[in-house]
Amino acid sequence: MSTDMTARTGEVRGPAAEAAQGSAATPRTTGQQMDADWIPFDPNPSKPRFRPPPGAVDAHCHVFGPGDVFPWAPERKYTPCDAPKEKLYALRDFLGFERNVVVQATCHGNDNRALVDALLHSQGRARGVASVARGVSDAELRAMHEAGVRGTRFNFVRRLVDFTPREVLVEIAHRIAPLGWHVVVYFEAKDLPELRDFFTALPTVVVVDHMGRPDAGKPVDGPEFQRFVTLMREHPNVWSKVSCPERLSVSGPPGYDDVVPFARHLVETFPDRVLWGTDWPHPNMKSHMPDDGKLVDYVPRIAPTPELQRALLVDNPMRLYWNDARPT
Ligand code: 0GY
Repeated sequence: MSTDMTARTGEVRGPAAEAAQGSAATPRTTGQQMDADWIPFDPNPSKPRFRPPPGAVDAHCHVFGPGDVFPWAPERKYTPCDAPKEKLYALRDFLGFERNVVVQATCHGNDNRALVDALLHSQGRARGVASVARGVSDAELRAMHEAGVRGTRFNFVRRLVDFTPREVLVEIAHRIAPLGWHVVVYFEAKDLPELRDFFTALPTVVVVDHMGRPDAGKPVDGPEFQRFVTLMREHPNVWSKVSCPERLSVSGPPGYDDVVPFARHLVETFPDRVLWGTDWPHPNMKSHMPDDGKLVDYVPRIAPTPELQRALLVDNPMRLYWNDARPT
């Protein structure tokens, strides 16, 4: 295996690639041993052909640990490899992005220390989405806001989290709304009918992860995906991440062709309410580990014009996550 992030394209190895690799090419875990079937992120992604526009934001990615510094949550459903901030920020540079939105991963539960540490070491180039518990204090919320947190995530995917009563989530939503934060929701498409009323009653912007996880084997104009499109059409506070073709695709890599029409439909229908992210380090991928460079090359297929690309990668995430930032 190559030890160089740029080796596939034969380019000169740069400082970012070295930082990304550290001293070991293969991702490892320093806390409790990662799950036996865990597939680590690709340490050697290809250089994308597509160049993101200046100021592009990777608006969905995570940090894991390192586990011996930021321990995994006891209630977690998986134990990953370490995926620390240094590797994330080196990947950002390598792929041609300027900023990240780091989303709290369920393996850290409501302990947001790894996330906050990543934000504090980003020179203002990362903002975050935390996971907060009912007992969170105003001081803790303010400290997270200072660090760059701008949202909280409610997860309804049963393989990832235990059930949290709706009234607890509503209470949390009303605590974070005055800070100008939004709610990120993650759920499976089949659960939308049951969750819809809860989502539409939330007092904030609601960002849906991965297009509400449509079944890519079903048609874009079929009832299941159109239910999600209708939700967005009827509720201008609902946004969608058009990310994670690698999770949704039945046809598979490298093109994830079957997911393209779903994402492109949302990008073209709601150009000012879509976000995109790599989902690095790609937790719980069982079929394969995506090449992050190829994922970036997917962007112009779902956002075919420079205007759509700029909205998706720059204007929308800047409006949602850096709306307090002064122009540079
Ligand atoms: C994702 C998807 C997954 C995991 C998590 O927080 C998480 O553990 O989000 C998944 O397993 O589908 O967005 O990273």
